[in-house]
Order: sequence, then C-alpha cells, then structure tokens
Amino acid sequence: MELYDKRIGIIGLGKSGHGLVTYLSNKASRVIAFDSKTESRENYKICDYPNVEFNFGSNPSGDEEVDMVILSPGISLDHGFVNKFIQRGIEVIGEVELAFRLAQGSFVGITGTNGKTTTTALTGQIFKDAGIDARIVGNIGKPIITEVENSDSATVFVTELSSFQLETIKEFNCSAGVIINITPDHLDRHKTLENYARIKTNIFKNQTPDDFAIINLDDKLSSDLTKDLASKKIYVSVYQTPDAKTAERAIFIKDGKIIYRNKLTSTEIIKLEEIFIKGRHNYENVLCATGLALSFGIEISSIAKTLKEFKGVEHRLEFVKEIKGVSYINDSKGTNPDASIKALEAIEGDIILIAGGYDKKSDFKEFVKAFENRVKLAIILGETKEILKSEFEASGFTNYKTAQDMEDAVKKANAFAEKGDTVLLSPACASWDMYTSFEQRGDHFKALVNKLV
Ligand code: UMA
Repeated sequence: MELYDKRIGIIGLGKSGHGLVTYLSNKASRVIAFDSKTESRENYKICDYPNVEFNFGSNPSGDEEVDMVILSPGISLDHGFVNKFIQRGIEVIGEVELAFRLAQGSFVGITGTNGKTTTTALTGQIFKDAGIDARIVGNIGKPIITEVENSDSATVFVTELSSFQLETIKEFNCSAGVIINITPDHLDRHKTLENYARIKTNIFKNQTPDDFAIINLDDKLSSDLTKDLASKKIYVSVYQTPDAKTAERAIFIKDGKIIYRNKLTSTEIIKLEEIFIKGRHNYENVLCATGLALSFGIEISSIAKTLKEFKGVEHRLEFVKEIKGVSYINDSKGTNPDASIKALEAIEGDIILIAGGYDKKSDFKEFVKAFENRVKLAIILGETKEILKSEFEASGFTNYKTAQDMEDAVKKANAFAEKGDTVLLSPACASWDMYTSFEQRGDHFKALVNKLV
C-alpha cells in the first residue's frame, strides 16, 4: 500500500493514535490528527511530528480534506462525522486494518469475550519458544502498527482482537484464528448480542481453505455461527470428546490429559497437572493456543514445554501478596460479568470481592448468582455502585458495603478479612469511570495492597 500520496486523518490519540502518527508522520503526504480531549496534548512533543497537524479538544467535522480516515478502536461508528466521511466516499478503517495492509508476515487472530489476553500471551510465548519471530500485539496493549516497521515475511503477529477492532476490518485475515467464547459485553456500543457476535465472527470472514479456524465446541453461540467457514477447522473442547466423523482435527481433555486427534491418530500433548496455569477457563485458553500453534506446524514437545512454564498475565487473577493468611488477588482485567464469574469460580475458599466501575449496561444477574457459597462480603464502588446495589437487593444478597474509592475499598476489605480468605478485585466492569485503563486500576490496587501491613 502506497502512503506517500495520501492525506490521512487519525481520530483518537491514545495508544493506537500514538502508534499511527509515529508510523505515518514521515510516510504519508499529510496527517491530520484529532483527539476530543485537550489533555491528550500532554502525551505529544508536537515538534517531533513535522508532517502532522494536531487538533486537540474536538472530533473532526467530517468535512476535512483527507483520502482515508483511521479510527481508534474506542471510537464508535455512530458518530456523525464517521458517517459524513463515508458519505463523501472516504474510506474509514481502523488501526488493525491499516497495519494488516502495511505489514509483511502473517497473522494469528485471537478474539472472544474472555480469555483473549491470556490466550494471546500464551500463544505468543509458544511461538517465540519455538524460534518464531512472533510479536504479541493488538488489544493486549500494543498496537500492531508499532511492530510493522521492523518486521519481515517471517514475522508472525499474534494479535488480540476486540469487537471494537473487528468492527472496522475489511481485508484483514489471519492464517489461524480463534473465537474463544461469546457472552454479552460492550452492549452499550454494539446494542444487541447478535450484533456483537456477528462482529466477532469478522475474524474469519476473509479466511480461505489455506487458513485454520479454531472452533470451541463448548461455546454454542460461536460454534453455531462458524459452521460454514471456508477454512480448515480444529475443534477444541474442555468437556467433550468431539465426534471423529464431524471433527477430523480436534484437541480435547480426556482422563486428565490434553489429546490431539488428527483423523484417526491420537497424541497426548500434556497432562493437566503439568500445566502451570490452572482452572477450567485456563484449560480453554490452553486448548485454543495449542490449536493455533499446531496450525503453524509447531512441534507438540515444544508446545508442552511452554505450557509447563507459562505463568499467566498481569491483572488476570494475579496473586499480589499474602498478609496474615489473607491472599490478595488482582483481577482488574475482569471488565465484564462473565470474566468476573470465571474469577470467582477459580478461587477456593471465602472471597471478599471488590467490584463495580464504568457502566457498560451489563446485566449483573448471573454475576450476583455466582456469589452463592463464595462471596462473604462484596465491596462496591464506581458508577455501577447503585445498579449493583439494586441487583443485590433483588436477589436477596445482603452482605455488602459501599466504598468511595479504591483506597476505601481496600481498607474495608483488609478490616473484614480473616485468615484463609481471599480479597479479590474483579470489578465486572470497565475502569473508565475512575481510571484510564484496567491496568491503571490494577496497579493502583496493587500499590494499596503493598502498603498494608
Ligand atoms: N477519543 C476521541 N474521540 C472520541 C472518543 C475518544 O478523540 O469520540 C480519544 C480519547 O480522548 C483518547 C483516545 O481516543 O485519547 C482513546 O482511544 P481508544 O479508546 O481507542 O484507546 P487506545 O488508547 O487507542 O487503546 C486501544 C484499546 N482501547 C479500547 O478499545 C477502548 C486498547 O484496549 C488497546 O490495548 C489499544 O488500542 C491497542 O490496540 C483496551 C481496552 O479496554 C485494553 N479494550 C476493550 C476491552 O478489552 O474490553 C475493547
């Protein structure tokens, strides 16, 4: 793709926008960049980008003279200016699509409502340990564009993809891709579960018979939606042995072992007890990562070695500290009810839960149901505090306290916890009401815990 003759509009100057202006500033004919927040100016030394016209404090009008517009993932397509650009025949895409068009090398795509960060980190590690030049990129926190410059045809971009990113792809394709699972999330933006699920299946829309799709048979919604793909399929399941007639290639758990069956040949990959990361939800991630690795021909022995060593990711069920027999766990990445249910299920013993945050219009009924016999006390904070309170009252859950902020929540949890309990931060909500990211929220929680005596 030629850039030298293009005037490019960049909307949003967070992580994606920063990567985009850095890459494009000396390659495109002109860059016009916008961010609706004036404070975003602080992240830029304007003189480092001579070819870029920065506009802080407003979105574009849609009348700007550009040839192409690149949206940051957090920007909804419902904005009037997006429609105006499209009406004028100007192509509007996202950072993932642009990076795909510019990159050499191949892509592995990982999406799903939950587990995608762990699966992406694990898959990337398996690829790296196998000697592949793998880059771990995408929604995990590193825009793909930041790794395009020094890549070549042997590079594999192991890419975490959110629904926000998959909404704006056109040609993007991955040689191997997976939808780990689909449960309701981001309905404030995508409106219905059907629409959200449809956007997730975009990950496979450009696949050909040369590509691999990993299908999770335990997730009915995504497996039903991906029945008619052109690609080769590897079926995975934690709970069942896939039918050999309908699922030629399959990875599943049997008698405490992970088995790979290709046509009629079955091979043991690893025993569950040898895998470092535990819990059913993690086995789902392991099966998906293994499927992606096998699609690229990585040796089973090499995959098994990484599975024994991989220790998980920051902010996802991350052990912080034990104080007087109380364990503190940071699951700030629990940004929707389903993710936090998985966290509750993974912990043994009584839990003091810190939850609440930005209101994404999620339904918390199932989340509160999962408290039974697990949550001894819930400490709620943030924008969804009142919504959670009503849900507690409706379901008869009375063991809760409210907190003004994270400091107050940690203080209350510490005062209440007894030896053997776990204090778990798993908000079931995004962080955007009080923090700029879940990482910032998790770091704050960890800093507060580390100050406790
Ligand atoms: N902005 C505007 N106009 C608007 C709205 C926002 O200019 O109308 C500006 C904001 O002022 C801000 C910038 O846009 O400066 C933020 O853009 P963004 O929200 O797209 O965030 P980035 O920093 O570019 O980070 C994005 C992803 N964020 C979102 O999708 C919300 C990051 O995922 C991702 O790591 C990064 O790109 C690199 O790919 C985070 C996330 O929360 C982890 N993802 C959601 C999730 O996992 O649930 C989808």
